[in-house]
Amino acid sequence: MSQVLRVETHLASSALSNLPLLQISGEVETPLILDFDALQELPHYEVHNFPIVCATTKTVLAVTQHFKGVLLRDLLAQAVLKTSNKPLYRQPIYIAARAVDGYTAMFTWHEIFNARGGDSVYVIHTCEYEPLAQLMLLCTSDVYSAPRWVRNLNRIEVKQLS
Ligand SMILES: Nc1nc2c(c(=O)[nH]1)N[C@H]1C(S)=C(S)[C@@H](COP(=O)(O)O)O[C@H]1N2
Ligand SMILES: [Mo]
Repeated sequence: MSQVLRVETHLASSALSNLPLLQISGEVETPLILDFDALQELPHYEVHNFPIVCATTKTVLAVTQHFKGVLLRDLLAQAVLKTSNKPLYRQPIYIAARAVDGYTAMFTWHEIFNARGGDSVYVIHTCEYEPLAQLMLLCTSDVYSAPRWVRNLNRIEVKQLS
């Protein structure tokens, strides 16, 4: 990449490390409130040199040189999605990843649990080798990665169409 910008990061001091960072709510058996330390307990993944590409201008806005995070799929598995009389794959379930400013990225159950894309939706807690005070969500298989790059992620809501 010719254009390499440092993505803004916010250092988490040790005092911040057990503040609640992420709430998982909605159609789940076990609503969760996770802090930085709780996220560390899940399997983690690292990605290098990932470009944030704008869907409007189709240009690279920034390149994250390194990030580390957990899979959204693993977080949802920990919260346990509610089932009814129908299997999950027959239910119109969607997952909203939301930021403190209300910005929202949408995923479907099938995208996360029944498609390759589920291997590439990350909740990122460490960026450029520094812990983040505010989480980010990123789907690295998106062609235009900026729209579903949710900065200051604080809630995952599981919902179902009626
Ligand atoms: N929380 C939050 N994250 C967001 C957005 C936003 O408005 N709020 N906009 C998205 C979009 S569409 C783009 S192009 C980039 C914009 O990043 P920038 O504001 O640093 O240019 O952030 C993405 N992530
Ligand atoms: Mo955008």
